[in-house]
Amino acid sequence: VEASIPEPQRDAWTKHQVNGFKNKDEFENEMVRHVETTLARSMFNCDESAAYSAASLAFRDRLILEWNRTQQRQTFADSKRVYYLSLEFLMGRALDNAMLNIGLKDVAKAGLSDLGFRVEDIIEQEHDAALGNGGLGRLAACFLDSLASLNYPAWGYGLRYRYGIFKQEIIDGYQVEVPDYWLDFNPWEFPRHDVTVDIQFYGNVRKSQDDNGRTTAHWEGGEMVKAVAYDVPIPGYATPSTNNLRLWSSKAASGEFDFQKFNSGEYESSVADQQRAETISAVLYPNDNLERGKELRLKQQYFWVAASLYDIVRRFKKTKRSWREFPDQVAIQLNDTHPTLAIVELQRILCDLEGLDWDEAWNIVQQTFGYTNHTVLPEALEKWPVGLMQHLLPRHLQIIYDINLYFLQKVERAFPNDRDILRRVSIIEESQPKMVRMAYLAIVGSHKVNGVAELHSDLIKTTIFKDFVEIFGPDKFTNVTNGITPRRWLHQANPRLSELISSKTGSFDFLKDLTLLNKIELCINDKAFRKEWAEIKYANKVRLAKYIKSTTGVVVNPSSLFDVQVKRIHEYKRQQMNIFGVIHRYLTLKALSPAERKKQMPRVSIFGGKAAPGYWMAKQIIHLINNVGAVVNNDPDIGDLLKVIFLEDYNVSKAEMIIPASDISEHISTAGTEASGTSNMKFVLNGGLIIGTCDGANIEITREIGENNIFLFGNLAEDVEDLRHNHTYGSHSVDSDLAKVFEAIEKGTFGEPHDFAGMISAVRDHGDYYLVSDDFHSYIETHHLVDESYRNQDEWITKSITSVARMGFFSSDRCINEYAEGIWNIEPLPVESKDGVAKGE
Ligand code: GLG
Repeated sequence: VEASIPEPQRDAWTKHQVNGFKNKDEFENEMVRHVETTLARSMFNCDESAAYSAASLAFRDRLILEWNRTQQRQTFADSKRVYYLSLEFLMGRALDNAMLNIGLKDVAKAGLSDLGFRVEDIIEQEHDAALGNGGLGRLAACFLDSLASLNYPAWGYGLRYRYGIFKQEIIDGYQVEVPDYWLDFNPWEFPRHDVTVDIQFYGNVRKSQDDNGRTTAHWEGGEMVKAVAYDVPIPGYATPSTNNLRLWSSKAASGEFDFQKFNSGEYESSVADQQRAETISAVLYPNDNLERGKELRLKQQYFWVAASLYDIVRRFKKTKRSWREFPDQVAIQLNDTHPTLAIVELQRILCDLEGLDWDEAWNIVQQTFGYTNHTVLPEALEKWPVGLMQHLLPRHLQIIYDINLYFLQKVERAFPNDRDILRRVSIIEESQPKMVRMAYLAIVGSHKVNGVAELHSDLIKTTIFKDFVEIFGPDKFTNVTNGITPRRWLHQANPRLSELISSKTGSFDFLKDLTLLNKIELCINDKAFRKEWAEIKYANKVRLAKYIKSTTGVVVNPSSLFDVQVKRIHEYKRQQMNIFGVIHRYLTLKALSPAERKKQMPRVSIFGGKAAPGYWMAKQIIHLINNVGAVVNNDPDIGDLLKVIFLEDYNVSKAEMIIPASDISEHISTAGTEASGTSNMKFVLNGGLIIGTCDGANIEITREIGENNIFLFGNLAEDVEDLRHNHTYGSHSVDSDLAKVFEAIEKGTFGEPHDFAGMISAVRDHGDYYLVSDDFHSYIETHHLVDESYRNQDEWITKSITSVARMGFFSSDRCINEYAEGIWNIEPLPVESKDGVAKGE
């Protein structure tokens, strides 16, 4: 308020209000201005990289103006906001998305062309913002797009890692990790050096008592680190709403102590302090579905959570409302358990700093938070040693103990005759060492807990959180099936398909209401439409084939059936089963006569994905895929009948090219292990069919598109436990076809057999936890059906069009609306556009 310009001078401001470019001429003007002044270059040294920078700055200027207006609008409206706390935001590239969401890509294309550039080449210059591992991080990015597009008042909060997920190189068939330093020039972020928060670590707790006998805890001593805000504007599609993603970066807190050290000549140690502080936000942990309990990770979590809550509370306090109204103004969603300390931190702020009673504070906390669970895999469930927590966050550990005490007292009253339940549900696991169970803390501190697909939400209720359903009742647990943004995953990734759909549905409205896709089912017999549909897929395959040639040197025939599995490498996702299947196909082809061979359906098996650097088995899988490729791709008996490709460094921008080029994609996790999966939705939305298990969102995709349009196989989730039990205690013999595959590997057909002994023995000797052998026969048979089905191109295209038409449900817009209504209780804020017409609902 103090900084606002007095009334008499405001006319000057209004007169000079900046509006950003609106047409080609103004865009070119902005481009040239940025090249010449911001970048200090000229038409004599403007390469594609400089043109990318200038174009981004021009779009950024526009975004930030709308961003300012959106923030003002939300502040004036004084409406409830949602804060999405996620340790990962896998954003990918921003420029193309900004052009399309603002609706000025054509303008930019024409302007760039006048200035001597192709828009596609300029877009390609951008380095992916890769602040995430896989589905969880990409989901957060899709949610931001939907929140802005639907005009919800929403902020994302995350960490500004200096290094995102590593870059993957394949050298001699092995994965090699290279650091991803991506911040050299990032036009999409605004450092807010004036928005900082001091974050405390370590130290100890002193308790004091006032005259009324009320005790207060004081967290004292320890270390301070400074959090600096970096803001990233998030444009909505076809709306001026532009939301904010605030990422925190760590810096040494400048204090007397450092200064003294420096002055007294202890340069080195004062620099060491600085580096230690900066380490907190230095690097993204590269594990997907695995928690390793490292101290620095816990430091990251608290640093980010404390800075975000300070910011949220500061904003709330400006409204001068009473604390009771906090949950009417603020909803906080916990993306997995990573931000669970936010529950404890808010309780600490309310009790220790604001002086509220425990119960009053706890009520506010519970009403504020919602928790999303993304996995049932035991190795991914977060637990922290009590000793580590005590050391790093002594006051928080006390609060956790109190939360647990009151919770267990409540459970004891409700279940007086059940002693064991207390042990089972305690937030503190009585193990050696004792552990804090973060998922339990998240459940106890939230008003809603959701899974990410129907099967998954059922599974958490009947397995890992069963006791909590008994305690809190079933209404606390709900399902919100994941979704994807059709802006990036259809319009941006597959512009020709988007254009074709708009020509048949009459507009691009389907990008805002994806259920409108159902209109294209009416065109199912339209010959020209079907032809164009097939041509688009073929063109996308040609583009991918060119990319494969340029990056791997292997020539693939775009008329072959393209079979794609791209996702993080994980045993539960079963890339090993896929490559065993490929080997089986190879052996079968080799055994055929040349005449018989000619009758087979040519196939290209395409893999991509990163292995966590410490995940040895995942790295073996990558190695085997590459070795199989080296043999098969050079076997003159095989030719075009089978090619095996591993695409290096799978990421968001590569997904945008690969997904539209797929005929069939693989979503083949052991039933009950993949919470949802989201690439399954992306593939189908782009006209690819899928082969999959009855797992995650595959089940709902089947329900929507019809079981004739999907290739399902394998054992069901309900049978997995028994099958595993039999592996361990019954007789377990490996499927006979799979045994032949193992034999070939062990003979050295694909290089040194010893390199793959672990993969084989996991199936043959160590209980086959992921049921590769149990599902192998059904998997192979189903791939035969895929081949047969693909022969009938007419039928295949019918399946493809029908599936796309029925994918409306999987928009992240539907998903966000469900969160808004069922969990956050927030409403969109309608936008008055210049002509006075309200845009958006
Ligand atoms: C998880 C799950 C995926 C899920 C994604 C988003 O493994 O099945 O689709 O979150 O909810 N860790 C993940 O990537």
